[in-house]
Amino acid sequence: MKEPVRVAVTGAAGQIGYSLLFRLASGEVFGEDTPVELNLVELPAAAKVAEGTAMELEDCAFKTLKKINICDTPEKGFDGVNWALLVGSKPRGPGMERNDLIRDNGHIFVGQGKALVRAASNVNVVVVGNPCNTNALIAQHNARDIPPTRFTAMTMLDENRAKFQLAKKAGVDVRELHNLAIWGNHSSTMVPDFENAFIGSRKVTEAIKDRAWLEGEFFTTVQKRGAAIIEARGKSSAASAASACIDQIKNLLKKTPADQWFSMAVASDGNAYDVPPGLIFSFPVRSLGDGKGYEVVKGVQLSEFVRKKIALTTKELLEEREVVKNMLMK
Ligand code: NAX
Repeated sequence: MKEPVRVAVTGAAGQIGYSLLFRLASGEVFGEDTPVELNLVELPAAAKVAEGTAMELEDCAFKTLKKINICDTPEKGFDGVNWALLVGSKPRGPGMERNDLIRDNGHIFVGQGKALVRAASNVNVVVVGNPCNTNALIAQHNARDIPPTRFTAMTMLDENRAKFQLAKKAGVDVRELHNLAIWGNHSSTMVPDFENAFIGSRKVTEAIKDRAWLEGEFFTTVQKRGAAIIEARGKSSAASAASACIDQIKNLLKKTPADQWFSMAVASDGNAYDVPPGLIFSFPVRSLGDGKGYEVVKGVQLSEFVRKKIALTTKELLEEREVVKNMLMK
């Protein structure tokens, strides 16, 4: 057996946590020969629910699950971890403005960013809790000793949603879809870039000639899918979000082929696509396959249509950054 991988999941007693933890423990992600230690990080009020989840994890008798710790502070939760999956955050309450939510959740990520000093030096941080791009920005600014490149926010769910819609329209298997980049914010301004995506060896725009559908219904379906799921289920996406998080971790653990990419929100270096430096922005990226290194794919050709959409999502992220500017350490 290899050295154990230590994984912290915040919001462990929540909906996403309930789907995510079992897959992390099962050997599916880190391999059948890698023991997994899980830190279930929760608010003290939800610790009992986390205990119930821990009991169920034990009852699965996963051969790879070595240890479960219930942690009621981020300091305990992040101690020595290799992966910190920041899922927990506060849902939007009735009558609450988006900016209030951003500020309220921001404080959580200030504290968690500081607590990440306790993590292993090679920690990878994946932020799922919304607004995930800006929460990742706050955590990254408050975690002084961790390289900014270790902070990512999840847009894999948006990529998966977009791929499935395109596959359905084209009448092909979803596995044929690749190079579907999500640009920008994980919000209703995100840009699902069908123009650079492929179905097998054909461009999506060659396989699907209905440009009005691509620019209209496809775009809005992907951008508003989260809201549609809340409307139908009465609860937000959970299993699909957990599955996307698993996909992102797997993507970081294996080398991406040179002609492919996947979507992940990472700190902009300011040198590509007119995205200001520092913003946590979803780009097409390639993993180097060592579990931590990746590169933003440069030189992707963007049409006027996509450029305009990217400008809108960039503007939104700049506005969010302005709302939380007091939480960002210089
Ligand atoms: P739930 O409300 O079911 O669970 C959230 C859990 O987080 C609760 O158990 C709560 O006690 C815990 N929590 C709150 N503050 C915490 C803190 N400071 N430390 C530790 N735990 C804390 O939400 P769930 O459905 O699991 O969603 C979690 C987050 O994911 C939400 O912010 C949601 O908006 C976001 N999502 C992000 C997605 C993405 O693609 N990036 C998609 C799905 C989801 O909407």
